[in-house]
Amino acid sequence: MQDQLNALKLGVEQGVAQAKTSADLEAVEIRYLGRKGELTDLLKKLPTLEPAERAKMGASANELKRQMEILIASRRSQLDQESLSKLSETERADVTEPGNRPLEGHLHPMTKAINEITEIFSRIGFVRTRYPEVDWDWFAFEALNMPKDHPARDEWETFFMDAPVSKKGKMVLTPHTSNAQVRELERGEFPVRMINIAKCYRRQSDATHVPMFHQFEGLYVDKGVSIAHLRGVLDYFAQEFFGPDRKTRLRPFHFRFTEPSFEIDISCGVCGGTGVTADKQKCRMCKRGWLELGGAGMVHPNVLKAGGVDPKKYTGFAFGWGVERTYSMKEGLKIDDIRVLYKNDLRFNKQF
Ligand code: FA5
Repeated sequence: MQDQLNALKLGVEQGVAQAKTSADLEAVEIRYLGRKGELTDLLKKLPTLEPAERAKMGASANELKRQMEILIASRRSQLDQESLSKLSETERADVTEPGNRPLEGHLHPMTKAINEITEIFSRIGFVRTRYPEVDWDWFAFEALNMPKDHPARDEWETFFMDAPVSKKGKMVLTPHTSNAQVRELERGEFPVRMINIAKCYRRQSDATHVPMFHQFEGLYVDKGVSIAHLRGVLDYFAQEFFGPDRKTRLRPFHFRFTEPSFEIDISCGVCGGTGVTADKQKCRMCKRGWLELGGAGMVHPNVLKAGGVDPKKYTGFAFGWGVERTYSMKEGLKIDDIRVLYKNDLRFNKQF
């Protein structure tokens, strides 16, 4: 057996010396030390030897295995070094070559709009609040002076949750941000200067409606608040957000939760307030040059009462505008179908 071990030693030494690549070296390793390798085979025969011979041969076979491993490892690192130094001769890095720009993302235009709206109102002391976007019927309708089965509720085209009914009624996906009004009043801290920006849901989809959209709801309640304050705040916002050239108007309207109530319109940015586009088509975005952005009015005494506020002491105004529609009226933007905001089309989103 000693002769066989000597022959194996010679074979490995020659094989390692002749190996030119790491693949050659691996072949040598497998041939001698692999699971079915020649040394492994020899080791399997040890149990058949006499005990004294077995101990002697076992020791020299293990010693040979150790030497083979060292030999192969040192040749491997030598080959690795060689191939690395060859690489630096054949390949060069051109440090002047322009790099590949990593793909850069940015905030969605609606997130940017929400941040801008928050910032504009914060400058006049309105604090951004967050209230549930899945809320009780009580906060979404009933506390807002809209009793059950009132026809006005049909306009909100609400999604109802398949959830147990409580004392506060059914659960709904908030169809407007006005659910925040009574929740905010219940806090009992005056003056109330809230700007609530949240998602709203309605069964609607066309050029000016999406089933999931955002509204921003302003609420200002204190002693002696009047319509003059409401007008001042709305004009301030319109000028900050759209610029001094855009016009706003108040149109008498009816909401159950404000009295008097108005709709706020702004002159259309797509057709320049004319109702007709440059190619003499009827503007798809607006009605005769004006676009409705939202509603507003003086908070109804019943709403103040529902929030635990004495309407003889306090008065207030509220307004609720759609973020998508407000944003699509920005100077220079000609978005004639707001559904494009939620198509996840990068060709559109990248422009912002
Ligand atoms: C309301 O939702 C009232 N809560 C607003 C209000 C608040 C009035 C406080 C008085 C006091 P209205 O249903 O008109 O009102 O919706 C307000 C605005 O939300 C609309 O003018 C529009 O800008 C936006 N909006 C409504 N539905 C959609 C929709 N499906 N997609 C996109 N924007 C919408």
